[in-house]
Amino acid sequence: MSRRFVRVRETYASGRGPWKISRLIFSSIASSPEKLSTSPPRRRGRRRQPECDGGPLNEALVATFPGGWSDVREEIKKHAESLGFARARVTTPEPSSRFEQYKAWIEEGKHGEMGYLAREDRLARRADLDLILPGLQAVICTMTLYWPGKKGFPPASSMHAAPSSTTLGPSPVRPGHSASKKRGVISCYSWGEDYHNIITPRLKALAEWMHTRYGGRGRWYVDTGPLMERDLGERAGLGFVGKNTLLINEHLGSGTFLAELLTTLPLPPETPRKKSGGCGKCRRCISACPTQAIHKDGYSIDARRCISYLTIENKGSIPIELRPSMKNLVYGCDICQQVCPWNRWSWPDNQPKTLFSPSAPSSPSTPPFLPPSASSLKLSTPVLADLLRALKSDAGFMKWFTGSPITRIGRARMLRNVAVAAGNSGEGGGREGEEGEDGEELLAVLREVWEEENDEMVKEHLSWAIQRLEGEVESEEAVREAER
Ligand code: B12
Ligand code: SF4
Ligand code: SF4
Repeated sequence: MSRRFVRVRETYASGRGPWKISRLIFSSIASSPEKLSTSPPRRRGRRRQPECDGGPLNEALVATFPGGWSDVREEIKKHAESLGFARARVTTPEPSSRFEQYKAWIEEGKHGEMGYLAREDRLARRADLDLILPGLQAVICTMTLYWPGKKGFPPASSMHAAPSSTTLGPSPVRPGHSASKKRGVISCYSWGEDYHNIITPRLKALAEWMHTRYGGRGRWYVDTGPLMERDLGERAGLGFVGKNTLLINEHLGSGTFLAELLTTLPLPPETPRKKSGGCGKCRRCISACPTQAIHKDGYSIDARRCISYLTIENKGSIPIELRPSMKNLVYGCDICQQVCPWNRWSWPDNQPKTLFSPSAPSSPSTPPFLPPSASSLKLSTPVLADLLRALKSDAGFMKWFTGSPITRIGRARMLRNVAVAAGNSGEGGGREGEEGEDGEELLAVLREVWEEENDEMVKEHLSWAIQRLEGEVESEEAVREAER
């Protein structure tokens, strides 16, 4: 097998007219499918997506199947499931029919600081997937379930972020339950191991297996690619895009990660759903969103208002007017999924392919609803005072979150988020007998952390929290005083 770099010329049609670039790609020439090259070495300063090259198509093998490439597609889907994907379906390489909506969204600035979404070269790739993988014939869209199901959420007493009156789904807080002021809430997709570390090897294994067998080339993406993943998934028949903008599978709900394998194998596309309207008249996600990030008619998000953006993507200060609505959500947000009726039926009790349980993050066969342990609560509903103390140092941050996708945002952003939750902890009804104590303890820790913190942006959030709690503690003291 010989390997070489090849210079390719690409022409992009962008708003400013066509322009050309040339770049080096690593190409592997394999004399037989067995001699396969994958994942060429990364070049410094430039992130390359994995590529897999199995050489010429193995038409002789395909001819042995009565249904030809359709049978091959079914075999590939089965193999994908055996690797742990909950679903895999195939669509055409055409761009999303909603590309114009995407561009309008960018022009309105709704992507906030996520500049990569607006980059011209990435827009060009979104509009023409052939630029990502020349000769592309099909896209294999996969779904991996992470939703822990009703029994997978920590006890209601440890959470107070979810709305109660609108809750239908596997909400951690049900009407009538008290809630803790002491804890923060982390989105359930991050309770386990970083999903990139789990899904990427699976996609790579799928690509290697199928390109070794049938030849052709492949390239895969887990979240990071310039693809309109939900639209491709919808077209492949994985589900429908709901008003909360997420791709909802009729059996699995929306608590799934999407990931794609682009291939030059001529796999026939599957029949897409004829209509997307699975929401009917429901508007629960729109009403439940604490920051009104979802458009009043649904199907579009203003990322700048979304708590997921504010706590994860946003590198700077969190707008003061939005902080109180964030309650105790310290990383991501599940609310528009918790209230969705489609997630009510998506208990993964019979889904051995679920990956993400707080107690056993990466075992595909572990039931997802293990009783939460002390260590799992640290990753799902951490005690704010303990986390604040840990976040005084990078070492403390890494110790708490090693292996979790949360390490991607770094200590400062996480401390900023936890400060906001601490500032909000005076609200929302605490557990009986704990009023006042929580606030006083948190106040002391916040002051201690403020003293030692050097990052001005983080200090401002700590000050905000201190001021808010000072008011709260003072008013609680006044009430107690009045009662004496
Ligand atoms: C940027 C981004 C974000 C941003 C913006 C979210 C958004 N909705 O766009 C922020 C940071 C806020 C975010 C948050 C989350 N994200 Co995100 N995110 C992305 C990313 C990287 C790009 C999304 C994008 O292109 N947005 C562009 C704008 C234009 O999209 P939009 O406003 O939703 O509009 C689209 C649709 O609604 C549709 N549409 C428009 N009009 C109409 C009309 C009708 C009738 C219909 C049917 C559809 C429709 O077309 C538009 C263009 O696609 C994708 C991965 C990817 N490459 O696709 C993951 C992705 C969408 N995120 C994902 C997840 C899990 C989340 C969170 C749940 C994480 C969390 N728990 O905190 C939240 C959910 C928030 C929400 N309700 O969307 C998953 C969703 C999986 C799924 N089953 O759908 C994805 C696919 C990542 C992945 N690989 O798994 N995310
Ligand atoms: S993730 Fe939370 S903040 Fe974002 S749209 Fe959904 S409910 Fe609103
Ligand atoms: S909560 Fe209702 S409106 Fe929102 S996505 Fe689910 S079904 Fe659709």
